[in-house]
Amino acid sequence: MVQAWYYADSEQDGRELHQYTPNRPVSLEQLAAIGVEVSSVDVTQPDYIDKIDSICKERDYKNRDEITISKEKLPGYEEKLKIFFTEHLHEDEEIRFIVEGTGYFDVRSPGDQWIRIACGPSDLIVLPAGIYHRFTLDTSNYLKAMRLFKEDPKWTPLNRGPVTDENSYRQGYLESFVK
Ligand code: KMT
Ligand code: NI
Repeated sequence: MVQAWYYADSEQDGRELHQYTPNRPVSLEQLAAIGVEVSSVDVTQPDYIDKIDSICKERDYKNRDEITISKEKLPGYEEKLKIFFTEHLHEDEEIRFIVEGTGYFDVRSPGDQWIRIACGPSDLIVLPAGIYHRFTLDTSNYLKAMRLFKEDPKWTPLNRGPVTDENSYRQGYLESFVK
């Protein structure tokens, strides 16, 4: 299961832990309260794909792809990592299932602090439409994930700025989760 904590800003590379001393953990309940759902599908079980299939069916997800994020396997590795680690939102929910390796999803708290979510094999994470987030590998520099999409892959990242602050999906997110 994932671990999460408030991200301590520093000059260090984003792949480092970025924990406060002492660490300031964030619970799964706190994540759920901001609309981030984390669950687990055991990737070591032969039927794990059936479980992913049924989640897709329940939530009406029609498409998926698989991405291996490593220097060797991902064309345009450095450039893509920069895009992933730029704060953005999507107008669709984002579901990611980690098959191999590890990495961090950072999501913005209601108070606009980063919360770092450390993911590894079997973790399934759902980010609601309109939440500001970013992704990075950790120092192991390897992650293989399944990306699930409702329709055609519509993963256009909308980078944070005055325009996204006014985006109707952003406004909808704030109305539903931030009291
Ligand atoms: C995103 O939206 O930043 C991503 O999908 C990151 C790559 S999937 C681990
Ligand atoms: Ni994203």
